[in-house]
Amino acid sequence: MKKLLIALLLLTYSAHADDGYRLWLKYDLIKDAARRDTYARSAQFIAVSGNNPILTTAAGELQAGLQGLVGKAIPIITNAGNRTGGIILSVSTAPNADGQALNNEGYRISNRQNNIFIAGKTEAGVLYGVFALLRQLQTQQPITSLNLTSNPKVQYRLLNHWDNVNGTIERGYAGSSLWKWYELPERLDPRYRDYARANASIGINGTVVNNVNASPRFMTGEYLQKVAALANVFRPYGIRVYLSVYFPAPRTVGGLKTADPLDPEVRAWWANKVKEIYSVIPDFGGFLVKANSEGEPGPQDYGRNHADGANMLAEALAPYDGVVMWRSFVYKADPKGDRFKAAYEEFKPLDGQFNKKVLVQVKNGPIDFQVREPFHPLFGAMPQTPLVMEFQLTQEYLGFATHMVYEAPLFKETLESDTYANGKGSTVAKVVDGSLHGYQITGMAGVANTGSDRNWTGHTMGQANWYAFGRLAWDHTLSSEVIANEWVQMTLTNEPKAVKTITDLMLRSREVYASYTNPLGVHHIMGYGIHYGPEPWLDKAPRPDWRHTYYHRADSVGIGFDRTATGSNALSQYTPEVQKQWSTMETCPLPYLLWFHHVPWTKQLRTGRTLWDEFVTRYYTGADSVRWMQQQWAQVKPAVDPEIFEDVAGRLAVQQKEAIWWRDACVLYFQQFARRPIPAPFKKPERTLEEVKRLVDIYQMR
Ligand code: BDP
Repeated sequence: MKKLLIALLLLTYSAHADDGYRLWLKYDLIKDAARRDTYARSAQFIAVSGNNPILTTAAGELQAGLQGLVGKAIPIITNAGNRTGGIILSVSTAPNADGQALNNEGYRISNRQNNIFIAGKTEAGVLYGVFALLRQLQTQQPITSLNLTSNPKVQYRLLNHWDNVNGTIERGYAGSSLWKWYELPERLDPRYRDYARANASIGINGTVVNNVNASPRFMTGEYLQKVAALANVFRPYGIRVYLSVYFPAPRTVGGLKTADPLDPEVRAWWANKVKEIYSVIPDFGGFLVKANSEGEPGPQDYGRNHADGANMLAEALAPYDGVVMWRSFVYKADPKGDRFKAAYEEFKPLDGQFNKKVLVQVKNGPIDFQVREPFHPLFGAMPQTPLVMEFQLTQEYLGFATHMVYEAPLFKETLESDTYANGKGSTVAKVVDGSLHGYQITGMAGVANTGSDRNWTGHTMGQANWYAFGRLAWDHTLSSEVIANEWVQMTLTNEPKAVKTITDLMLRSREVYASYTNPLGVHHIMGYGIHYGPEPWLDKAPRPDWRHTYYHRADSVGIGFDRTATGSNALSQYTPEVQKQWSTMETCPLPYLLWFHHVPWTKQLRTGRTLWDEFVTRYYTGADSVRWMQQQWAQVKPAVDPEIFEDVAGRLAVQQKEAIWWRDACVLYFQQFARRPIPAPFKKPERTLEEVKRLVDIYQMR
């Protein structure tokens, strides 16, 4: 009878189409009965004492997860007594048996006296431990000889939502905002809780709910009530809310004459506002600020600098446990300047002048989330200012929710770059986790790729980028492969061959995308405004640094932006060791070549081809590789849910078509400058440049 029931359950699960809503928290019944029984023997009860909301969440999550995975209802009890064969959750400050200390949110999972112990120094640590144990089961690892201690390497692990009051999302490609402001605070969409669960399961502990191009409304009492309602849902999952700030709010909301950060009335206004915020959100996390950037107002409008603005907010937060994350993404419209250099020039002189509650949030690269960027020169250059790493999960420059790009390799490439700030081994990761300069506070932020689409991220594979960000913010030493492997097993399939095929596909996807869009470090040549598809020919825009010819600088001699001493000398913002790697065409790694050099079309590269031939070869092989991706995906059909399989296959087909669009556009456009043939064995595009150009207009509905 029991067997029949299980078989029925299995059938229901496998026949049920998967819409992707459950993300990596699927908890479907483990198919192998023997494995299921082994797990069940170690999980006969869950013991937890007290009624702390986070511990209650932890126990509930564990119970629900186990119920799905092993198909049994597991009781939650308050005291294990002498019982064995269960899982005991506890907050404990005792050091680990192997001497490894836990930090505030760390956890330890161990087996003792036939029980599994999940301990954390705080309740949140226990919750993270619970998700780690569930991950063991989901990825079919043994759980009888566990000795796992894990501490997050970074303290503030945040998603940044670029969500607007009207429900749109800036650069969002998965539907509209998750937050239904018009229903809040009265109605709480059940999805808010599911959002919190997903984040907690990967260690994310904070969320900035509104766009950095912030609406002043978020500083009104009405909106604070709405935000407070969200905070109440997130709190039991260890997640704090943060708000993006509209800098002149004291004027627009407060009715003051100025928003000058040194004005006493303005300072008093902020102090009161912060007090009001904490009265409704007692664990409010703090502020994120985009100021004097892309038209957003800021302290410079009053003759003050970024530190003046940030410090004012930090002082308002002084009585509370909140911080300021002040963004370094600033650049002025200077036709003679190099946008690359702007943030460093603005912020480097301010090192040491920020209040201790301020973190400066820096994008991974100096321009703007391009397919590939050298690491931002501020990393390593601000020893007295904690720097938050800002990655972009939403695929603004990576093909929206249509192209498959697994971003962990991109994140890792930046994190593992060596700044040489304190000699060899001074990686960006060590800057960010505070170990290099001894930062007291540390953070990592990911611009969210979530939206109201049923599967959260539009492209199912985009879920992996959310997942990878959380895992890396927790532990940047994890490899892209390990993370992909986990995600595939938890989300798509446990069938070993399929796991391997999909993992390989993911690991190669970013290089493939780079090849057919931005090979050899050419950058910022995408569709104007929308940032989709190719538009390298764009030479008219309100600002010089919004024109694409500004970035690629193609002419009859060559292509690329000379940022060495003979050009803009942006390279001088890096340490001498880094400069040395990148300063000559001979030593510069090919993926960064056109970031730093204007290279002659005829230049012989170490691949044995001329620059032109190499450039074209990459476009062609990149586009061909999308066919390979399609073939790989086709192979996993039997192992993946049919609905998800079809969805991804469909998106790959679009990607394939668009890879050829990118290839044809770029090859034909740059050929006008290079005046060289398409090298064999590649065939020249079937359409003309004029024909390809028209596609962008159609796409953008111009
Ligand atoms: C750019 C986006 C723009 C954002 C800006 C930012 O195109 O929509 O507002 O970054 O990060 O990538 O502030």
